[in-house]
Amino acid sequence: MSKASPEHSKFSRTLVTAALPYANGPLHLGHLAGAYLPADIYVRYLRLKGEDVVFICGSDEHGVAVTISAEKEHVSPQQIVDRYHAINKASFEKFGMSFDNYSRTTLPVHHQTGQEFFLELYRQDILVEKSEKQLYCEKDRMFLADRYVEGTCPVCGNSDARGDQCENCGTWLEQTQLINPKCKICGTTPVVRETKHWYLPLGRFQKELEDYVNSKKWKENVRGYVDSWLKEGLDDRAITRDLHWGIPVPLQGYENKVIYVWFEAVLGYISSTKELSQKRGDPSLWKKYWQDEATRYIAFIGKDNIVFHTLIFPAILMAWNKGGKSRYILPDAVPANEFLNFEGKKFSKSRGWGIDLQDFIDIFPPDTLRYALALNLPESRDSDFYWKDFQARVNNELADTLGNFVNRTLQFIQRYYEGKVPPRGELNALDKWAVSQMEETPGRVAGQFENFKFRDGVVDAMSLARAANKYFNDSEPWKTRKDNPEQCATTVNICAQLTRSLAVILSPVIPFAAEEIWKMLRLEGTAAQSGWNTAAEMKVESGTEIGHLNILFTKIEDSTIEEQIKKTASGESAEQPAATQATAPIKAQISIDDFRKVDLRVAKVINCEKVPKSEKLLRIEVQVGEDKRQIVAGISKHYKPEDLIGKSVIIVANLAPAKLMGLESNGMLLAASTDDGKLAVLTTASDIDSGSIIR
Ligand code: B3M
Ligand code: ZN
Repeated sequence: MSKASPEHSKFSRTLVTAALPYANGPLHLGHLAGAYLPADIYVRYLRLKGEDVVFICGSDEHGVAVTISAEKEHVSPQQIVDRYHAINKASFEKFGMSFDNYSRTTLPVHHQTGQEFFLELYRQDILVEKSEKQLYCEKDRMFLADRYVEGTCPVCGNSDARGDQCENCGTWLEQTQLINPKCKICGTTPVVRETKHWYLPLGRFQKELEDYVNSKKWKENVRGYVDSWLKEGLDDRAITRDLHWGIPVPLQGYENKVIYVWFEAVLGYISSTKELSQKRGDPSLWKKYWQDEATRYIAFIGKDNIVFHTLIFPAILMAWNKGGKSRYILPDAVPANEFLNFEGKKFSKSRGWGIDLQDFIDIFPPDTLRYALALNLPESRDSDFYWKDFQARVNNELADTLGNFVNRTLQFIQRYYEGKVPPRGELNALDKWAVSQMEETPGRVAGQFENFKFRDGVVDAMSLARAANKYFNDSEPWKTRKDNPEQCATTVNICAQLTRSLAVILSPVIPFAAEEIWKMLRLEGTAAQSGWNTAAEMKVESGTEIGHLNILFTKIEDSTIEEQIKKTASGESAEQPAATQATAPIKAQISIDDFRKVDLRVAKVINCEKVPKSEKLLRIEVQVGEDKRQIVAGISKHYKPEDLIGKSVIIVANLAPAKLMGLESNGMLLAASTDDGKLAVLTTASDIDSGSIIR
């Protein structure tokens, strides 16, 4: 039915990966439209075709994206990634992402894989050690790796370019190329200092990469970026960093450095597949997907990740393959999407522009979002999410077209045929037309999906629902029921066939509704297991007794959408009400004795001042019963010294002393904080003596 392309037929299985999102914040709609939804539609489609496919993803938990979030919140990077790994994994599940495995790059299996690749390239003498100039902040006393420095992109002029990449034009930068660089932590201009690093000499792979890229038929937008980078010529790139968070560089003299996050994150796909193999009790399963030429590898990503997946990752794999130990396959396609904007502007976490996935699916069913996004994927150029457009898609297409057809068909069966699908008689011209639509649509949709044209595929699939409604209307079963019962039964039977067929071909896009239809039709198994090709066949047997009827899609009221538009305009979607804020996972249980180890006391703030030259720190003098002590706390963004003086706060009195900017801190002030950076210091509800014990 669908014409499998010749390249396609030489493969016997498919490996699909979706970019590993940084576990430093919640996912938003832009992420979904860029990579995740198309990947999921594709995988669900392949599974329906009965193909051997594995779908791999996980959290990218290293890199400066994470350490910066941790510093902002005064928590450890581990706490940040634990929280957002849990949040993102859960919202992906609710959204219907059907990953076979969702891993984490902080797992031992990944650290081993990262180090193994690094050492293999080192052993082969591919890596080059160099001492080069890097930006160093004298105030924060550190090298400004990656996102720790921002400046103007020398290529496109974007003023928010980061030290390793300009997200606007996708250019992979060396930090010293940035115009007017600034330290992200303190805002000052960094100086240039020498430091030693290991480099990946990409120039050595230029020819091989060109041959590789030329052998593929990639999407035009992807090819455009790749060609321009290749034309410019590839340089050596540092693959180690002066950081503490990440995979340690497994070489002497590099104890304080880690492997560059992008060098190892792409290898996270391999580690995640290894983890899946372990879970499935077949430890070498991953090799079948990564080291067998009969596997086709498709890497779904957003446009800012193109260089890493089309050049860097292939170069790393090519380098490994030279060692003769084993051979990895390279991506066959990298169907990267452009950006999705939100109501005409770029999504921005810091400016509160956009809506997070977790908030969205708290309000609207996941299928509504999947459907609206699918029709609006930025497949060849940037696209926009508009609330009004979302509402129109849900109301006019999901509710009025698909939902209405399914509902009127099933109601008719319930009302006039005692809930049993009536038998077909001879087909008239109109019946034959409807059946031909059913026979032809799945093949057309398949062709679109296989060419990564998900928008067109979904439009085609939905056109079957339109045809079905037209067929119902033109056949007028409410009339033929009285004057031509045999014809009426035929119409209704064909409508039941169309209903099933719609459930199959739409199930990659709206999987929850598809299963709902399946249940209402009381069909065996699930829509997901039905088999793509069966969508073209009349599989519903007459006499099938249908189940309880539910409304598939409810319309979205104007007032509901107006509320969202208002929230968007006021940037409120960033400041979620407490009730909808995802709760960080609760830590492992402790005993009462564990708790009693912590000596919590009431302390009265008797003096407080800003620590000079620090953006965050306050020096606080407190009275604890007879004692006076000094505590240094990173809360000056939230409180002025005079706000705290005189307050009764809660401190951990038996915490080992620590030094912060040269000042001794004896104890810790308790404060509550939220993911979006709010903070409140704990105080007592009524006056009580300082030194009182909290128990
Ligand atoms: N974490 C960047 C991003 O979330 C990065 C992708 C890694 S894919 C190996 O856009
Ligand atoms: Zn740029």
